[in-house]
Amino acid sequence: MNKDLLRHFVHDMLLARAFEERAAQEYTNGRIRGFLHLYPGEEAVAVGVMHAAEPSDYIVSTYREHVHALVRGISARRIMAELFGKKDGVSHGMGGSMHIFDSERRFMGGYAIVGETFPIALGIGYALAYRNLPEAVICFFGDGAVNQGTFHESLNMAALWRIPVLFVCENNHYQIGTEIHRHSAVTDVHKRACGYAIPAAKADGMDVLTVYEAARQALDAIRNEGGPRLLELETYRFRGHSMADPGAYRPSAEVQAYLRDDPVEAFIRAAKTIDPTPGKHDQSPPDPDLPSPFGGRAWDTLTPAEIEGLRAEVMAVVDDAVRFAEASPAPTLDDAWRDLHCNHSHEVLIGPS
Ligand SMILES: Cc1ncc(C[n+]2csc(CCOP(=O)(O)OP(=O)(O)O)c2C)c(N)n1
Ligand SMILES: [Mg+2]
Repeated sequence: MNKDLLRHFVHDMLLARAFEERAAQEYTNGRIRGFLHLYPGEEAVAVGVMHAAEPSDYIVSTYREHVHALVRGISARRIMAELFGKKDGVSHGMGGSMHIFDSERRFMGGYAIVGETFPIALGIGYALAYRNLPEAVICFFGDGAVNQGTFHESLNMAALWRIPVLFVCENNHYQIGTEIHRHSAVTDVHKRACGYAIPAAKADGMDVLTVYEAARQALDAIRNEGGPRLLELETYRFRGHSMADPGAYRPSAEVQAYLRDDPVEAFIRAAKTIDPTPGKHDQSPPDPDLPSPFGGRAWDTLTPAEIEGLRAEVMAVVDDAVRFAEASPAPTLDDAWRDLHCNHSHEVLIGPS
């Protein structure tokens, strides 16, 4: 892996974590209201998949989408302002945490309804297939969405009509407080795809390079052979389902075990490993404790000072985003009218009889 790409991955993993932890603080401070579903623990999924996507691909996400949006290149300022419900938010403060939308970056929204992403991704993919375009749609969903009718209807149509959608399951094993073996008869989500003859794979969603490679392979297959693919990424959320959920239903030993495998810190440890390629760096052996995809792989490295520099850089980005969000005005009633797609002149649609 070349150094620029490595730096980019580490930067995005760190930014994802810092942004979400700061959002939690701002929620506690009362500056973010409503629902707030955070992503710590799942960073490798968004960072790996987004880096595998082309800028021309379309993204459809869930209510746990801030990090998808950040890695897609939407500024931290505009996402934080949206969380604050402010006018300079990416959805002009009209959507909030669950409805980040940026058509310029082909980020076609976060959606609050479980299973809502499937038919939306299918519709965008249908338009691409109809026009014979090379782009794909990436459709994120949770393990808790696979028993919705929309999952089955959309997979069937995607396979039947050869629609270019990569369905990406963020399998964090929980649908709010219900563990997967209590909500699904088949707990290997990727196996569901065989009912619709969709090629599917499962990968370690705690390891950003594994995710990146699995997503690239799936997207290459979509572009070269056509039709949909499904990728199940096993991951874990470190926090409760939302800020309203203390997550007390999970055994603390389970949470602690996953915290020890923190995907951000594991990747940073790997990024600091001395490159084993002879002549490139000091000849220290690679860290034997590193997760398998990193161990022994020839790649460039970052120095501890470079990592610390990136940590400081993302903290500054997040501080700046909060200042920007605070300073942004609240949307007005006129703004609310302007964003409606009908009735721009405030006329009464159903008048008195
Ligand atoms: C159709 C529908 N039913 C119920 C809900 C309430 N709800 C919100 S999130 C959620 C759990 C979804 O879990 P999962 O798909 O695994 O995603 P995760 O939160 O784990 O990322 C539920 C049941 C909803 N938003 N939409
Ligand atoms: Mg889940």
